[in-house]
Amino acid sequence: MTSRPVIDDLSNFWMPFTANRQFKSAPRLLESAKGMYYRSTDGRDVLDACAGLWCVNAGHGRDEIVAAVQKQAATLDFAPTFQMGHPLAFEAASKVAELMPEGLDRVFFTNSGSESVDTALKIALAYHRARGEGQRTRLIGRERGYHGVGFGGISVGGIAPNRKTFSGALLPSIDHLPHTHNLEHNAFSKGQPAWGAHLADELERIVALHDASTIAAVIVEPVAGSTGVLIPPQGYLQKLRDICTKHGILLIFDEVITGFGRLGAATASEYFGVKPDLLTMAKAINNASVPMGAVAASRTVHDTIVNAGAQGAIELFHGYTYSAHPLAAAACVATLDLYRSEGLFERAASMAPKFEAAVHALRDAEYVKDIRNLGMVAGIELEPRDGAPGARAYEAFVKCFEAGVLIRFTGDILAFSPPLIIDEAQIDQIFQTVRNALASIQ
Ligand code: PXG
Ligand code: PLP
Repeated sequence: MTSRPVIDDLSNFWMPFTANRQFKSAPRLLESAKGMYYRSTDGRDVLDACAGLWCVNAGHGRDEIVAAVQKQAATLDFAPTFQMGHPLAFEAASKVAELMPEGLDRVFFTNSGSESVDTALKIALAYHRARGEGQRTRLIGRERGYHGVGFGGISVGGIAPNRKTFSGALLPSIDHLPHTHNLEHNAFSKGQPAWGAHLADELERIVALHDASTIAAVIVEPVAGSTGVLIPPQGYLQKLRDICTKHGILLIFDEVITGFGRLGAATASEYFGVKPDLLTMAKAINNASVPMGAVAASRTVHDTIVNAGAQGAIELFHGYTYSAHPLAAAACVATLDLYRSEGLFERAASMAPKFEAAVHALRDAEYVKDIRNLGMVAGIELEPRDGAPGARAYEAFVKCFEAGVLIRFTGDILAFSPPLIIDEAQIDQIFQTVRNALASIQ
């Protein structure tokens, strides 16, 4: 007897960010997961080199989280958080706040990174309006930035294909910083590249063009993940912080990937020693076990908005039916306890040098054009095949999956962000598999 469902029709599920026709002609299906491994429907163990989608930081199927979600489902399945509350929502917010940079301890819950981004952008506008500077509506993103798929997120985002189809309907009053990727200067950097801090000065040019009085916020990923792992040059983020402070512009760090241990600290903000005014998160906030995201706001931002409202009036007209959903909140509390009890952020920090050495050992592998890394995240950029950009990375990804390792790819870049419970032998297995895959494709 098999527990496997028979799937004879793949046509109804319109898959996200997927080449649907290609996938459905040769599907790859996962049916269960435990620890570092998925199990595929054809009965193979597949080592997870990307924590699902950069989100399962404690590894799969963790008993403590499963138990918390099961118990919560049987106790309080849903409770509204509009003019009502439930204790776990407040407990989850307190636990998240404990991990945030000092002073960023007011937590607004969402259900995804995309919602967190749109929430943070709206909070930025509300903050300036509450201070009597409602003309500050311009939002500054960065080329190659990924901030999810809401209209706000794709407007400040800088991934061309994500914007093109919708270009006539993006938010007005947006500008973009240049990205920091430059192989002439930074190829094969280990950790933060030395070159490129001056690119933050482009913000001064943008401020001069539009005038600071029109600009609400700057949003960047401290480490750009989705676009193919771009590590910030040394000093770059501090410069952005200083320029924002000088001009009264809010700085938003989008930590949907970097939050909760990916760099070996609770946040990238803590890792880099640079504090934003708003910090977006999702994914590993509850080990991706139930959809959840959040925005941490500084007390200044929060108090300015909340104290501007009349007593008895709603201060911020924003929220989701599922903000602080009981199951997500229960998973969040259990996950953050687990990160602490297992010291997983410290484990990530101590494993990072091994991970760095293992990925950079692929420097001489076939087609490798660049390797970059920080904490427990790494990217390998390949030479694109002539006339077929992306094909090489896709084929490497398929080969790796067939050989029992799940990686991510974007364009011709391979991305790695394993669960933080990974051991040294599993790190070696990942990169040996990638080496073999690259040797077996054209
Ligand atoms: N901001 C950042 C920085 C992200 O990385 C989002 C916002 C949106 O989150 P949601 O939960 O709405 O997807 C993300 C998500 C990949 C990949 O492998 C990256 C993400 C999502 C799916 C795939 O490139 N990042
Ligand atoms: N659309 C309709 C018709 C709704 O009634 C609601 C919420 O009540 C929404 C969208 C928003 O849904 P959510 O709060 O889950 O984001």
